[in-house]
Amino acid sequence: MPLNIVRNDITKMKVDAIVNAANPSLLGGGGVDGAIHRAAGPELLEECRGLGGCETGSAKITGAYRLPCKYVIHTVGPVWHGGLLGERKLLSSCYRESLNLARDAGCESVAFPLISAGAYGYPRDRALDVAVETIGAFLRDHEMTVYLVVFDRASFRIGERRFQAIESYIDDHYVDLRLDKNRRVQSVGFPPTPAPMAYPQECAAPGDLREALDMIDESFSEMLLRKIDEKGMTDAQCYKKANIDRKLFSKIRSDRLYKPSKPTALAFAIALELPLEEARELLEKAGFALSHSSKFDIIVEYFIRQGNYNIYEINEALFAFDQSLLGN
Ligand code: AR6
Repeated sequence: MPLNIVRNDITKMKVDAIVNAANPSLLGGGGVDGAIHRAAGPELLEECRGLGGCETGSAKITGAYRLPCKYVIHTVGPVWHGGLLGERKLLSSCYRESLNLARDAGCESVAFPLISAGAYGYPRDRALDVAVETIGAFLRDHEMTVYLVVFDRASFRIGERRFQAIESYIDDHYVDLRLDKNRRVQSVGFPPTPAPMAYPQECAAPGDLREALDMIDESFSEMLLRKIDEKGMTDAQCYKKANIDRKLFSKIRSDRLYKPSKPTALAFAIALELPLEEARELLEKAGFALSHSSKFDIIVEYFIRQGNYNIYEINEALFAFDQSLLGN
């Protein structure tokens, strides 16, 4: 998945580069900085001494020593002063500069902590927004796998107003499910309604029938490629918007009978901005349905109904509610 939010200790990430939320001296500190230096060993500090510090919003790269990655990219986030001192721009620059260094070093995978969201006091949800937006913009032009490593999922959701609407949507739909069950129970005892007969005059003409049968035979991959064309998108526009990497897309493209996972199939429905019914059709082709007994499904349905097809925002919400993310 090009952008993935995970819960982990960043020093354990097996990626090409991890990013350190450092201070301008680059000589170590607490938080993630302390953890990275401890895990890398004293050679990291030795190398950092020769770098001459780093300005806020910039980044520098070093070796990784005893860490399971190849490089450490040190960046200095802004201290939060209320948001009126250009903090957002500086924070965004941290992500961009780090990604540029990673690209120049030939990295294919990079893991970031939530820069500035600890000792530097940047509000967590806003820090996450800046991270997701800046990394998302970078990934539109580059092939890379980026992990946002969040240490503590529980505190992630609490107090975040934007997730409250989703919370009540989930509640409402669980309620609906119970009501539906009741309705079914109440209808027992009524004579069953006979199924409508298919009269010959209602049958499709042979030409239409062939077309209809062709549609039934259409595989997931064929439907996807057809819809990409109908939307006037390029393949790359579509898989990037779906948070899917090029390799997986090529597999789907070349294998007519490819069976994607549900998060992959839904990611394409989001990238294509399909309304709910069409999203269901695409899912069906992969053998799945949207169900009201799954939080994952209800959250995705919520965003589709809102007309919000921003996959990164959807993934932030899925992460907050402990669900799988969309993409591969
Ligand atoms: N893995 C992933 N995330 C972590 C880890 C870890 N091992 N440890 C902490 N975090 P902070 P800042 C999260 O304070 O706000 C240092 O002293 C943490 O929960 O490390 O940019 C530097 O030397 C938080 O969400 O960095 C600077 O002086 C995020 O990492 C100053 O702190 C960043 O928290 C920089 O402050």
